Amino acid sequence: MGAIGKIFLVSLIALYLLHSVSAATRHYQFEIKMQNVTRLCHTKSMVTVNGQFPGPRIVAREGGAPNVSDAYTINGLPGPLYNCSSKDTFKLKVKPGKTYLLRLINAAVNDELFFSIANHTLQIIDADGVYVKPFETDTLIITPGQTHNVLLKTKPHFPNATFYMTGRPYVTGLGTFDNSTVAGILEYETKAKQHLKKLPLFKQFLPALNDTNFVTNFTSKFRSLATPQFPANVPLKVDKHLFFTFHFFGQSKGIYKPDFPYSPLHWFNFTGNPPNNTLVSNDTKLMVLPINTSVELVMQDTSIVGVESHPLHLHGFNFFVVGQGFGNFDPNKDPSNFNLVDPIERNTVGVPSGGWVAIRFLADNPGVWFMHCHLEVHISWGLKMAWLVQDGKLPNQKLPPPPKDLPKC
Ligand SMILES: *[C@@H]1O[C@H](CO)[C@@H](O)[C@H](O)[C@H]1NC(C)=O
Ligand SMILES: *[C@@H]1O[C@H](CO)[C@@H](O)[C@H](O)[C@H]1NC(C)=O
Ligand SMILES: *[C@@H]1O[C@H](CO)[C@@H](O)[C@H](O)[C@H]1NC(C)=O
Ligand SMILES: *[C@@H]1O[C@H](CO)[C@@H](O)[C@H](O)[C@H]1NC(C)=O
Ligand SMILES: *[C@@H]1O[C@H](CO)[C@@H](O)[C@H](O)[C@H]1NC(C)=O
Ligand SMILES: *[C@@H]1O[C@H](CO)[C@@H](O)[C@H](O)[C@H]1NC(C)=O
Ligand SMILES: *[C@@H]1O[C@H](CO)[C@@H](O)[C@H](O)[C@H]1NC(C)=O
Ligand SMILES: *[C@@H]1O[C@H](CO)[C@@H](O)[C@H](O)[C@H]1NC(C)=O
Ligand SMILES: *[C@@H]1O[C@H](CO)[C@@H](O)[C@H](O)[C@H]1NC(C)=O
Ligand SMILES: *[C@@H]1O[C@H](CO)[C@@H](O)[C@H](O)[C@H]1NC(C)=O
Ligand SMILES: *[C@@H]1O[C@H](CO)[C@@H](O)[C@H](O)[C@H]1NC(C)=O
Ligand SMILES: *[C@@H]1O[C@H](CO)[C@@H](O)[C@H](O)[C@H]1NC(C)=O
Ligand SMILES: [Cu+2]
Repeated sequence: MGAIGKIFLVSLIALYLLHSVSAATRHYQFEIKMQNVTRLCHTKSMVTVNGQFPGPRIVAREGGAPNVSDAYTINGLPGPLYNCSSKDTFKLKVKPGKTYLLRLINAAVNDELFFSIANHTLQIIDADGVYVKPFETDTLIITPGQTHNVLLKTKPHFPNATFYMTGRPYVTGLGTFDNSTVAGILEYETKAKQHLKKLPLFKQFLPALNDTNFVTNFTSKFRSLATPQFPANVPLKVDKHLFFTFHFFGQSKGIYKPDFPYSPLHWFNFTGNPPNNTLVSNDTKLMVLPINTSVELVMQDTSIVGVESHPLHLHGFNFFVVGQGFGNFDPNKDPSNFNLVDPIERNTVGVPSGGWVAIRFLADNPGVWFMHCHLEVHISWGLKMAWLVQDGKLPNQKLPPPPKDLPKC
């Protein structure tokens, strides 16, 4: 293994090079202050950590309603495809004949992103911190909240060229979005006195901004390792079958009630023409589960406000993605195709645009757990709910009591 790189893909995408990994406790001191930072031809006063933007391993972000971004960045740097930004280009310097581990994180809050390195294939070995059966790809897609560990094998000899690393969004919704491309540069180190700037720079064409076929093909390649050492403990018996549709509710206020609907109150052709009155309501219901309930949840995208891909994130648990498809989920036919042998285990999954995804998990972690779309703006539109997993009998199945001074609503 040559080295480990961390790539943060952020909207205004983010790579930190770590030269060693260890499990030791680390202590950091962060000095947070406003500082003038120049990006994309403008100087702005921004929150910096230890004088850096982005800071050392944490990203500070200010609140406010999201606008369409001006740029995507790789580790805070927009790169040469944006105005005034050539000097703000992330460069990954590598040696020939080595294998690098890149840790990719999509920290862009509102964009699923394609990413590739020209003339190089990436071997995907992990998703959301869980090993997968390794596979190779030229281009990957990563949704907000997902992480991928990938291996980059460099060319055996100095290639006498440099290579673009590029990222841009995958978009299925109807709204306006930032359709720009961020680029960094992969540079090979050489002893010869080369002028790297004069070398040819190769570029790879990323999939079309709406290339759902690519996304489907790519996501269908993920499989758990499912070995004795790294087993796929898919719940085989299901205690609760749930069916949620995905559309937007308003914001909720008030006290939670333990009666979140098991399935939609109003059925219609979810991916056909939406009804005139979609009968959505605001509510504060929780889905209550006794501890250790095994849950199968089918999430169905709907055509209300247009079909759209939603990266769904569950707190508190990993889940197995046992099936997915387009159109309406068919409870009679689709379950027979579920993969219960080596499905991918992760915590954020894209609900396909105009389709459905089926997950299974064992609710063995007591507490109240948030589940939401990882497109930040969709959270504010209501794509969120919570599970309440009850305490069990064993000591390690109980939550500690709340602190005495916890405010009550
Ligand atoms: C940032 O720039 C503004 C305008 O040029 C200036 O007034 C201010 O003092 C600068 N702030 C810092 C911390 O340098
Ligand atoms: C969003 O855009 C509007 C109009 O361009 C601007 O007035 C507002 O300040 C922007 N908000 C943020 C948080 O950048
Ligand atoms: C970039 O610069 C060009 C040429 O000056 C200008 O036409 C274009 O509007 C600029 N783009 C942005 C996003 O500022
Ligand atoms: C990069 O790929 C292009 C086309 O895919 C090819 O023409 C070119 O020779 C490659 N360059 C290097 C240095 O591998
Ligand atoms: C590398 O490429 C440069 C520019 O294309 C060329 O001038 C140089 O001779 C090449 N060097 C080798 C070793 O091929
Ligand atoms: C991005 O959007 C602009 C304005 O909507 C359009 O002119 C441009 O062609 C688009 N670029 C791409 C790569 O789709
Ligand atoms: C993708 O976008 C292109 C150009 O905007 C359009 O022609 C095409 O029909 C779209 N494809 C899908 C599957 O929506
Ligand atoms: C899926 O990807 C593989 C290579 O990664 C490619 O050979 C195949 O044509 C793709 N299939 C579709 C339907 O795009
Ligand atoms: C939900 O609540 C929001 C804010 O209170 C309100 O604007 C919206 O109209 C409500 N939606 C429905 C369907 O009741
Ligand atoms: C649902 O709508 C889709 C798209 O309009 C259509 O193809 C399909 O036949 C409809 N399904 C049913 C059961 O009506
Ligand atoms: C929905 O509204 C349209 C236009 O107002 C009307 O023509 C149609 O009959 C309505 N559909 C239903 C199911 O009410
Ligand atoms: C939880 O459920 C699993 C599978 O159904 C079972 O093997 C295990 O014994 C249960 N654990 C407890 C603490 O109930
Ligand atoms: Cu969403």
